[in-house]
Amino acid sequence: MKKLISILLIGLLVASCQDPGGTNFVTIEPEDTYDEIIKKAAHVVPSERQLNWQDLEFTAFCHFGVNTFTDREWGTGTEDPAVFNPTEFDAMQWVTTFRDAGMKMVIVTAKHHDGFCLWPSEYTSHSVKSSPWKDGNGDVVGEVAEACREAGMKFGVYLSPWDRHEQSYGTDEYNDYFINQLTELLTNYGMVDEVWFDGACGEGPNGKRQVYDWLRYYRTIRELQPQATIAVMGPDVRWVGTESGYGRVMEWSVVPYESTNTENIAEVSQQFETDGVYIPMGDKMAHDLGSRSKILKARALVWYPSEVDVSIRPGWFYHESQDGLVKSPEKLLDIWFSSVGRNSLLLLNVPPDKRGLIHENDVRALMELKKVRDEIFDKNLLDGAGIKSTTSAFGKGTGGLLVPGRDKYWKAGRGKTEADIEFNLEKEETFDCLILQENIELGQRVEQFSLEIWTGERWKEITRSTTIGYKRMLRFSPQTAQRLRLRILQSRWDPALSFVGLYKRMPNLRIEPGGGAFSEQIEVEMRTDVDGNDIYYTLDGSEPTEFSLKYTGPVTLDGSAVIRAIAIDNRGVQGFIRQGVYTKATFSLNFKSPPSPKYPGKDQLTIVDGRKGMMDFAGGEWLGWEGEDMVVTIDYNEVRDLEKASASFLHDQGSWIFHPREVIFETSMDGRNYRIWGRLVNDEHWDQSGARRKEFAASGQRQARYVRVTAKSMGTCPEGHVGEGGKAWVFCDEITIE
Ligand code: FUL
Repeated sequence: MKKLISILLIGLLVASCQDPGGTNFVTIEPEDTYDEIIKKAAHVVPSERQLNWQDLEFTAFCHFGVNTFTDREWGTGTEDPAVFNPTEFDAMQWVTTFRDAGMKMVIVTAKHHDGFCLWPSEYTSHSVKSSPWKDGNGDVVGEVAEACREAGMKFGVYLSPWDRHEQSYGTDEYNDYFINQLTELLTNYGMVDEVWFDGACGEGPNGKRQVYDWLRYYRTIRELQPQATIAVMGPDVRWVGTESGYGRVMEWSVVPYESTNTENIAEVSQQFETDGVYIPMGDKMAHDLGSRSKILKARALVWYPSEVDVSIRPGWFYHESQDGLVKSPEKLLDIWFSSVGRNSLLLLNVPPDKRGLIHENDVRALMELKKVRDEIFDKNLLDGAGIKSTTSAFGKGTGGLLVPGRDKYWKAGRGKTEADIEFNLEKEETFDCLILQENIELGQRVEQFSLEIWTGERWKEITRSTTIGYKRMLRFSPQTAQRLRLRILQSRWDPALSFVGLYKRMPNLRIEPGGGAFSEQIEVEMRTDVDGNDIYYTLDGSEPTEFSLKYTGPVTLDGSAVIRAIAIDNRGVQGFIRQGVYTKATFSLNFKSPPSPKYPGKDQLTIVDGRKGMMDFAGGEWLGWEGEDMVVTIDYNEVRDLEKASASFLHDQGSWIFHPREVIFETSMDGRNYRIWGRLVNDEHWDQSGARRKEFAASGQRQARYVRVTAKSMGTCPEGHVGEGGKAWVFCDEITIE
């Protein structure tokens, strides 16, 4: 009860930090009818600062500090400032890279959990002024702010409330210290457009936890920089609930006010250090935050839009060992579609390196992402189309639909919550991507819509979804048609669309089989998504171009090869490179039972391909067995001298994945009689939070033709686990035999 009262209180206080006038906040009265609540929800609108923030779409996060030099993710607070010494620091290089990549704001970690300040704060010596960098006269925050101003970029600061260095942490005095630092940042560096407060929090240097005076922090920001949005422990911007880069398919910006509660946000935020981004599972990404069933139960509603934060590398800070793990342009594009394209803003972290520069690999990935986005969105295929709608409000006809921006928009007639908008293209076109935008200045209203094409005989639905909001992008397999119909099937109030776009993405290509071991010969086929695309490939692992071998039919391999291939469409746009590794096997693999079809890896050889998976178990590097043991036998077809075997397993109990109870390595000369090589019992309790990998290994000289690896599953989720009694998973990404 005490907790409930405090949640309500904090909720109301946070609400008082929403804009006056209450346009982005509305209370639900006990006497409100169903229809009145829906109407109220449809009229909650973003504040001006939220609107300006949402228009940025794509912004940059820079984690930089002592961790950059100590190779850590979370500093301890005891770091010697002497470690901070970037040799070629160039804020302009950061900012122009981000600007050229299409990003609109840069948020820099002025202070991370280790307490080290990237500006020469008056209130502590634990800052750049005690470092050798520029003889203690440097100011990272100042240089980034200045570079942003020069490059026409917005500027934001991340200031970690959790401070593992500051001695006053855990006392009231710390709130003063924090306000002083905030005040410095908000008065000495010109315009600040976003203040980013983290939910992560632990103990301070004296073992105490801090009671944060959030309202005082918010009021200071509102007073000093009223245009700045406060994210994500704050009233303006909501953390989407995952650091994977993937937002919700159904994303409402109007949610019950309880969502702004800082205790709840802290509860689901990162609580322990990991070597990669934190990916909370389960209901932190509950798919529905704001549908009718949710808002009907609310006491008040707020405009509280979602921000997706993700790092371009596994970690938030720079680590040299991750130079080869920068997300590919293809992955970044997928993230972009799944964040900006799902009514969220994308805050992509690109950590500067020890030199104080954005690393070449990150720059390359960002520029490639920009290039493919430009290619895809170069031409709206609806331009020039005849458009008619079943309903339009006076002066808000379909003419505004193809004009980007909210000045001109289409709106359904008064009281109409359904509408059909038909597009008649000048000629038949092939497309596979739809962009829709609601005019959110009026609110977020659409609850269900679909897209249909005219086949010549009937309307055929090709995609359907729920929310639109600021921006929604839908991808589907290529369709060819001249007439299309957008159907708004359900809305909370008269729907208003500010933009509709139709596009063809880059050509896609599939290689089949996608790789693997073979004994004599293998036939490889390549298929592209649209007839008429050209395919070019190489067989030696080199980069394919339009001058490489042209694909005309199945390719037969009789030796090991690496096929790399591209498709080029009739616009001359080139798709991402596809690759298949084919190995004339000198060994064969046998699985007692195959992995679950849900997690088969890329193929069975994934388990011996020398590549470890990331903590994302659905990434294709992990093979999963549901409720049963993993038993894999490797047959070398000849007797070999062996020294060591190891296998690595995932533990992610929130997703019902547990380390095996035990792992047994055995060898055999004949495939019938096995000798134990190593038997490793897992002694960790299952109740470990977060995703973690564990390696089990056996060693000692052996001569054998066969190696058998058995991972004993927990079978079912243990007592006390949320899934108690349900099937437990075993996930393995790699077996290595030396
Ligand atoms: C988390 C922090 O603990 C990480 O280090 C990082 O700053 C991320 C954006 O938020 O909660």
